[in-house]
Amino acid sequence: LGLLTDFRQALETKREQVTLHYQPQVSLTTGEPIGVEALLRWRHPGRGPVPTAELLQVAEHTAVMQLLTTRVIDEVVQQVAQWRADGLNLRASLNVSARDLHGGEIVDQLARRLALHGVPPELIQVEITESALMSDASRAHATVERLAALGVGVALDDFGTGYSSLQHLRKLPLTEIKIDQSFVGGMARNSDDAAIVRSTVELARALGLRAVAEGVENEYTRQMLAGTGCTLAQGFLVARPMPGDMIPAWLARQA
Ligand code: G
Ligand code: G
Ligand code: MN
Ligand code: NA
Repeated sequence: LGLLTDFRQALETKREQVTLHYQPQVSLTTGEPIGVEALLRWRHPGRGPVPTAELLQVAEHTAVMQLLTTRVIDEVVQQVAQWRADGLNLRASLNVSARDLHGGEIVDQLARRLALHGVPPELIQVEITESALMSDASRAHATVERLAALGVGVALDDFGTGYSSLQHLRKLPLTEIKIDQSFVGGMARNSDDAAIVRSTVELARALGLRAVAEGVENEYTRQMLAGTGCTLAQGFLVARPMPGDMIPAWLARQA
């Protein structure tokens, strides 16, 4: 509970403790960037960096989750506007939780921020997980429909690890599938994982969705991935998450 109190205080009065890092997603065939994923980072004054997964676990069932997501939305849209001002049209993805999908306030928050900064909705994508869709499926689905109507992208994150993945593909207006890193990382050792990645890529193609492999850590995995027809990837092999103001220089080095 101390952690949650400290985090709320960080959001409200010690803003510099909470930052976003951005991890590039690229085409493995052309090297071109297709976007970045925003990932929350909190440096606790006493404990140092707090693992985001740990923070989310305690925040998810509280009102602090909404504060966190509001902050992420504000910062991501502002960052995309800043990149645009610097001549860089880059799509950014942000993660939301079950609570955000249930409440649905994120749609109006995004709409207001996009309008304020003059950012086209296509430059934002919201990442949702199958488990986040589970808690109250009809409310969560309604939020996803409204996000799509706003014109932002919607990615299904951690694909294949949740419940009833294929139902979501049928019912939701998605733009992207993110193939979970457990399958991607497993390809080197396990031919079943490679088969799952290959099938997911084919499925995405048939449905007109982007498929992005997550957690590409080494050259061997990159080559295995090429064999499955998956061309889009994110992972430590490409780049670690980095502060937003480092992204333009990173991109310039790739060109
Ligand atoms: O970046 P890292 O490995 O610490 O992320 C751990 C987990 O936290 C991942 O599942 C990621 O999706 C999630 N995560 C990272 N940033 C955010 C965020 O801003 N909001 C939400 N809801 N989840 C996030
Ligand atoms: O659940 P989600 O896919 O949003 O989680 C993204 C998380 O994965 C982030 O915490 C990010 O730091 C982490 N990540 C990104 N690339 C790699 C990678 O190549 N290997 C591993 N192990 N984690 C990664
Ligand atoms: Mn994600
Ligand atoms: Na994921």
